[in-house]
Amino acid sequence: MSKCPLCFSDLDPTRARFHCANSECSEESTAEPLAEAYLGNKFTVKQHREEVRPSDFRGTWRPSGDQFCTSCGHEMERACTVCRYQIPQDIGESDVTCVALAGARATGKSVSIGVMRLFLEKLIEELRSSLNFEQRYSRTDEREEYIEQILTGNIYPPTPPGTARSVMYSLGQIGGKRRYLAIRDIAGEDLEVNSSRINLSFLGRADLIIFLFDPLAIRSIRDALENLIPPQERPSAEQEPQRVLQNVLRYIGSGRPHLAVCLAKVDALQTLAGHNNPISPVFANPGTTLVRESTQRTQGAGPGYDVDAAELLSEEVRSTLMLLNGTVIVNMVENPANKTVLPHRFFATSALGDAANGQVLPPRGITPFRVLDPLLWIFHKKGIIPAIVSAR
Ligand SMILES: Nc1nc2c(ncn2[C@@H]2O[C@H](COP(=O)(O)OP(=O)(O)OP(=O)(O)O)[C@@H](O)[C@H]2O)c(=O)[nH]1
Ligand SMILES: [Mg+2]
Ligand SMILES: [Zn+2]
Ligand SMILES: [Zn+2]
Repeated sequence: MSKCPLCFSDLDPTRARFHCANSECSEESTAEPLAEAYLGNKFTVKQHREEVRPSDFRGTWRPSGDQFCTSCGHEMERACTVCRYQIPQDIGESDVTCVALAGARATGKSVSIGVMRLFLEKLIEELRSSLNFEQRYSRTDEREEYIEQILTGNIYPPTPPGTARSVMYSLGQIGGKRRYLAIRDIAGEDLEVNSSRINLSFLGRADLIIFLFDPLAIRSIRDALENLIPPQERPSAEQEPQRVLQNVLRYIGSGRPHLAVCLAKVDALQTLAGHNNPISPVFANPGTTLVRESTQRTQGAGPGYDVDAAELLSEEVRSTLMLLNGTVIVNMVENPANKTVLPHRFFATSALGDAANGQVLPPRGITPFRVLDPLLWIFHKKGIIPAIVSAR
């Protein structure tokens, strides 16, 4: 399925829009209010036009080749017919996987994007293709926002609210199809309030929502860890996972994205293994999937997805959540108010593997844990990586 990397709307197979983005073009600028609502910034275009599929056309329609601005002669950009933001020229023949990261402030969304990207590059290479950042269709400089921190060891600044953060990657040809991955980061602050300053309705049209929640936002766990980890800020009522999830579900509305419910920063819980605490036995059990690395293995020439192991992990995380007084989260997902149960899984992830120390990331380097698991799930669902049957 082809989708817009900004508003996540499906590509209209009957219409194609083009605009001139040349800042020196003499034509008058036109504001695009819907794109501005999604971006949280001004967005204007110069000359624009639309091509419509002839009513008697049969088969897969493609707009005619290159389009040029009649004022300045520049090649025009293809644009989304819904939000009017620019999209790749070959979008009609491509598959776009749309992923949104959601969660309260400081749940590790931005760190996860940086770390996922590093693992993703390796995965795509193993699939005999290559990962490329698409600056033109991204709102964010990935190096500055997501990679630099890992290289320098400085913590990530909070994502500013009210403005879009999005990155788009080309994954090359996989399984006979051109693939793209669009990721939208959201400021926790935007999800903690009832109505954000930017349009977040794209959540309902995502293929996957990675909902991160910090187990330390649950008071009983925070108290147990008090002397074991650096002091944590006490979350406010707005930052409670159930409150944020409720807002996310409201934005999803009647949409049907896959929902990955992630117990984030699970490293904090893993340190409980050696201590006397009601949940210590879960993490001290060497057989649990919660302390073992991802189950991605090779299938023939490339990576495969271990369906059984993934389901087992989801079950284990679900029961751990129940044990941690996280029942409210499980109920909201499994028995939602609007009666629409989304396709969902529970995950346990840690982007850093250890707590940051003041302004610096863990001094001994980062040791990520299962960060790519939610993406592997959606890639498997979309046929990008094949299933493997685990040997028992
Ligand atoms: N222990 C532990 N701490 C983490 C982990 N990932 C992130 N953190 C901590 O959480 C802080 C916030 O991470 P961010 O990725 O900026 O959080 P965010 O969800 O993007 O926050 P907003 O942009 O404000 O919504 C980091 O600076 C780390 O201190 C992890 O895997 N383990
Ligand atoms: Mg952030
Ligand atoms: Zn022009
Ligand atoms: Zn769009």
